[in-house]
Amino acid sequence: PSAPGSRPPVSVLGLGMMGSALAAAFLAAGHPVTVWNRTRSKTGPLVAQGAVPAGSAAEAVTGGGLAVVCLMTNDNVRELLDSLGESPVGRTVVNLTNGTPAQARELAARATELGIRYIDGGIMAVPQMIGGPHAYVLYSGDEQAFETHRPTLAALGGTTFTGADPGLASLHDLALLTGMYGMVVGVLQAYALVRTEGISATDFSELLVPWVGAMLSGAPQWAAAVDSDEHLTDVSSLAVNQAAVPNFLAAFRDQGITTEFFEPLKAILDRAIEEGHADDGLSRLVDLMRA
Ligand code: FVH
Repeated sequence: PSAPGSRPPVSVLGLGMMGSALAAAFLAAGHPVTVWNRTRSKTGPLVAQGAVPAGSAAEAVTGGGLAVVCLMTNDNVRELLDSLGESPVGRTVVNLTNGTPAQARELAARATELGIRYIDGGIMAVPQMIGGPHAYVLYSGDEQAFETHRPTLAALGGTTFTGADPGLASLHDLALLTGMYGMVVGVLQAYALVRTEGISATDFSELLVPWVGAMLSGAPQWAAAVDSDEHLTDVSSLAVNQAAVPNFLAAFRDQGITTEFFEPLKAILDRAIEEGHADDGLSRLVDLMRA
């Protein structure tokens, strides 16, 4: 860490689990840190580490250099921006609250009305990872402001700029988390299934982890099929998958576990076959996912 005062000041607004980790990482990197939280008592541990509490959100945004916001929802962020009054003109706000691309674009437009330079972000880490080697944050929006503050933001982890459109960080964030949730649901369903016969999830994970890893290594080939719109396969056709998936549903019912995560897989396979894609591989399903 650098000596306090040698790094640019940062304000952190929102001291939940994530915001507290962000503020602690800025402090550890030697930045003077101002903190604000709706429930003021949560500033205590950070003040004990050297942060300065702001009297209001407006004071935090105007007084502490770069302002990093991490609240529960973007509705909360909108309320916060609307509460700032005239004071924030010329400040830069980095919003790391989880949200949608449309919300990020609306917040960017509102920030511009207020004279604020707006950067949206998506945190690819849990609080315990912030500032560590595996954490990174996706950013989009005002590129000039991002480049100015990039060295400061590096205290949190890697800095990946996804484009000047403020919605792009959120789009990438949600897409990455979509892949994660799909994997988590499959893994948990597998554990639920083996446990119906008294097999421990821990033992089964020794088989599951290399299997899922080997399957995931095919993702670049699926991507090439999606991008080229060439889905014919000599690996595993949709017809083969359509025939197999009812076995999963039947086994889940027989073993007394839920079918609710896999019913939609059967439905989309049935639709793909009805629409004439029996010989294509699973990559074809991307077409059918468009609303
Ligand atoms: N925790 C995680 O692992 C994930 C990792 C990826 C990014 N997410 C997103 O980060 C946002 C904050 O999540 P969090 O884990 O810090 O959440 P909490 O610990 O519950 O803290 C919530 C903070 O939001 C403040 N807040 C809530 N409502 C309002 C409001 N109306 N006005 C102002 N602030 C509000 C809350 O304040 P308080 O309840 O202490 O007064 C906390 O500071 C979130 O988008 C995740 O999806 C985290």
